[in-house]
Amino acid sequence: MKNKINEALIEKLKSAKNLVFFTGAGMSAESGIPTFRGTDGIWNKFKPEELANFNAFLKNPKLVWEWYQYRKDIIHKSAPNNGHIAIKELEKYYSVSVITQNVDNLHYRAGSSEIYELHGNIEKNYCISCNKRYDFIDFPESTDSPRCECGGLIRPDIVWFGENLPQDQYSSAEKVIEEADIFFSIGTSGIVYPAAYLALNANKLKKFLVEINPVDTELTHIFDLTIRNSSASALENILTTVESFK
Ligand code: BJW
Ligand code: ZN
Repeated sequence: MKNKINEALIEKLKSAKNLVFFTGAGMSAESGIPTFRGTDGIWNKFKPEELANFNAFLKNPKLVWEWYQYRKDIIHKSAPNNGHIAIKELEKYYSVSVITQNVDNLHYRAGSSEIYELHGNIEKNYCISCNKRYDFIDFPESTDSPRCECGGLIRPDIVWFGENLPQDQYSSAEKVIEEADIFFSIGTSGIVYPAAYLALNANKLKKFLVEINPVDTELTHIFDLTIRNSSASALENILTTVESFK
């Protein structure tokens, strides 16, 4: 779908210096990574209460690990889409910050320089007993749940329900939003907190807010502009427009 981008957004892009992209699972949908909610969402097939909290992990670490290995296999076969690449390309013209709820590393693989990860990273792991890190290591599916050299269980460095977000990432995200000229919220349902507070904060700070999502979300009412398109198409259009006047 090729949509022309809105005049108000073009004017903002002409004067803007700092762009913030707040991204969710829909950002990676066109890379073949399923979203969480909605008709094709993974929570329709797998239960978050059995997989995405610490008690579930303690009860059945092997099941949780199998689920993450399944997710990693999909991610490893995927590649950044034109949306991730457009965000990276916009660094030629703006100071760009990416605040992502995604754990899939696709912004990093697209080459974005400044990324804040609110919900962790699927390639990172740590021991729940001694905190030793085991990053970018695959644990073969055939083994039982991986163990640290101290004997403790190793868990993925992903923020599960009821757990705090990494404070440094969240505070840095708040700071970059203070400096933002345009805040884009892309491919997120906006129902998970405290991440969604960042969009509400941007609104309180009277930033120019743009939502890119094929459908309405819980947060739609706060946006100055909504682009009802997929993230890859919408971001390609934005990049092409910027290239035409920069
Ligand atoms: C497209 C597209 C295309 C499709 N282009 N778009 C305040 C109020 C209410 C509740 C709470 C609150 N504060 C805390 C809570 C509880 C809870 C919470 O928010 N619950 C809600 C669900 C009600 N929050 C927490 O527990 C957080 N921790 C916390 O608050 O700690 C404090 C505390 C301590 C002790 C006790 C209690 C509290 C932690 C949240 C961690 C979230 N973790 C997850 C997954 C982890 C597991 C894993 O990855 O394996 O993170 S949940 C899941 O949701 C994942 C995502 O990052 C997150 C957000 O989802 P996202 O990205 O928005 O995806 P979807 O699927 O929801 O939406 C996709 C969108 O894309 C849709 O809109 C589509 O239309 C769109 N789309 N194709 C553009 N091509
Ligand atoms: Zn250990």
